[in-house]
Amino acid sequence: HDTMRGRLIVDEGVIKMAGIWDHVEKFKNANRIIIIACGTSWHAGLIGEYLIEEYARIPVEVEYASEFRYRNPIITDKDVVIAISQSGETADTMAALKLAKEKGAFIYGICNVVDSSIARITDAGSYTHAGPEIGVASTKAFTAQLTILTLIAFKLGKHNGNLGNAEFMSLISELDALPKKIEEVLSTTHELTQNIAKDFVKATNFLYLGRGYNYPAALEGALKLKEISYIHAEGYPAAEMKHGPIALIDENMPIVIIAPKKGHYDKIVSNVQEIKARKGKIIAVVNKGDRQVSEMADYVIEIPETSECFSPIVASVPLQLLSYYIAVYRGANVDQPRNLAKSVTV
Ligand code: F1P
Repeated sequence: HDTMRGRLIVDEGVIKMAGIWDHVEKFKNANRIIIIACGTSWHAGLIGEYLIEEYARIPVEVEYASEFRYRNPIITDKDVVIAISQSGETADTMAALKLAKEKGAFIYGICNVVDSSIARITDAGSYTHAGPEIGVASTKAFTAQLTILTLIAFKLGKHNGNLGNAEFMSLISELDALPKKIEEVLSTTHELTQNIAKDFVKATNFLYLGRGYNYPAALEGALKLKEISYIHAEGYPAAEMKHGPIALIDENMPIVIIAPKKGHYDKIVSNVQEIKARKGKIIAVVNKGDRQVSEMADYVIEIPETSECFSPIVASVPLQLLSYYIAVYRGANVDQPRNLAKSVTV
């Protein structure tokens, strides 16, 4: 029953993937790619849009499956649909896919669970093989989904000539170096996030801000906190701050700002200045050796430098840890958050 053929394999630190290779023409000739998902997987999809549009120049739309299935979307046999799901059983995603399939779209799946319902309805796809997600909240599946979307974007870009061979090779070798960087982040930010968490056990609100690729990473940071600690949190593009959320900032508002060097850094510096002027509590995720943002921040979390497109993969790790420790200190059950199910099957 299992129609997905590809898999993400990390073999001695080197990332390999099959799956997209056999269907590259389908993607190349597509009118557009529609990414369908829910929750964390939807955030991965948003980063997928940034990646595919930047590196392959193919138009992408990202839709919540829970909306797509109930509206009357335009979808044809010239569209390629990428469905992302950790569990492979999410009812909304499944219903949206059935709709797309009826209209003749080609369905590519990115799933963690082998032979799941979503895997079976796909025409092709890649398994994330991120291991069992024991907790309800998706964590390692998210970074694995991002890795597959990155590979898809690079492969399509190389194939349709938007990404030259030299740049492709250099990006792939940087991708291969990511597992080591993740290990480094895990070991250097554990204690730090634990200490930061202690100061925010009683927080009632959090804002997460990022630009470019790190805007969806900010959304995901906020969702993780909501899901497991029950603190109200909102993610926003940092550039949107002045259009509303800035009104919320005072000395009681913790703001997590993702500010790597290669992601619109100067603009982020001015966002941080605006937050500082309003006395917001700044938790900054920056690259090692950062000065400008770090000097203004109340808490600094350092991550290794990467090309901008890889930064959400690395930045997500300390954000997940921060949510985890805040939830633990609040006495919440991080594996079984109230009201949430591992697979939302209704
Ligand atoms: C989607 C999702 C998860 C979330 C929770 C509820 O699941 O929204 O992102 O953490 O588990 O379901 P999936 O389709 O990726 O399995």
